[in-house]
Amino acid sequence: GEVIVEPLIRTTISDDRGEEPRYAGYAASELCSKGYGIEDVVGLLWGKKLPTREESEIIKRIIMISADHGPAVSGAYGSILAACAGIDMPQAVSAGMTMIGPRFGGAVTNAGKYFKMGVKDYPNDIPGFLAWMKKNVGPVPGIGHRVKSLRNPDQRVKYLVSYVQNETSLHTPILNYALEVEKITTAKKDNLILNVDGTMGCILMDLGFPEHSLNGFFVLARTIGMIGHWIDQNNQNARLIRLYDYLINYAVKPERPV
Ligand code: Q5B
Repeated sequence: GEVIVEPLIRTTISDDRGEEPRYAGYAASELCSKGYGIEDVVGLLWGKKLPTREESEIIKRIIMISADHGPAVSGAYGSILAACAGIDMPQAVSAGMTMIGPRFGGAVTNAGKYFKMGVKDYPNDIPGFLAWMKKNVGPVPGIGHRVKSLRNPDQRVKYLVSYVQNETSLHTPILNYALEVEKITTAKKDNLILNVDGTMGCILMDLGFPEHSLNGFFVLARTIGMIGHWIDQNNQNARLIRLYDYLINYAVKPERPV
């Protein structure tokens, strides 16, 4: 008789059984020939919908603006350290990727999630939202920066907010809410600004991307930068990094006999 086999996996985003891969139904070559870009492929494979031109322009800018932030940040530094230790590109990039988490770069998803919750549960009560966050979550994801502040604003954030608000018709209730939160947090401490993770998270949530896709935008964009740092170090034949003693506080016991 017939044997019925349970499928091992279920997919809803792409199909390569025809002549070429289709992303949420659209042939890859047709997307290319009709002038669509990588941001449209992201829309199809992560959100299963073809973004409008206006939405694509926002996605493109988010990726461009978060592609790199110099060698000092955790991710780039991790990749550079690995490159200097002679590690191959994929592993060196994944060393940098490992740094993406709640404090660095990986606050996009939770920023989108919790600011959306604020809009729903604490619409006119930002102190109530902040009290809930303090009790249940800790530092508000998407708020705070190590070096950027009201006095030293993050131009990436300024640009994205201004672009979305002034040059597009996107309805941005979540971004608007986060900007209200920022007014309260910066009144307490001037580096508690809406940061790049938070801005991305809010805009992507306002664009309708699935909540758990949001960190993917930082991962995707920063991969470009981390690969760049690996290539750069290799082009320079950079030497193995070893920290100098003066960079370490040896808070250890003095030498003593056993
Ligand atoms: N406090 C980002 O901290 C940082 C607070 C807060 C309430 C908050 C911190 C934080 C949430 C996670 C987040 C993304 C760790 C950052 C990014 C990409 C990047 C990176 C780059 C790039 C910085 C000092 C005092 C304490 C805290 C209070 C701090 N944050 N309160 N909500 N969110 N944010 N991450 O300056 O009373 O003194 O005990 O965790 O969104 O990663 O460019 O570097 O493109 O690569 O080291 O931009 O804000 O300060 O943690 O020592 O806190 O402020 O409770 O209060 P700091 P901390 P107190 S963007």
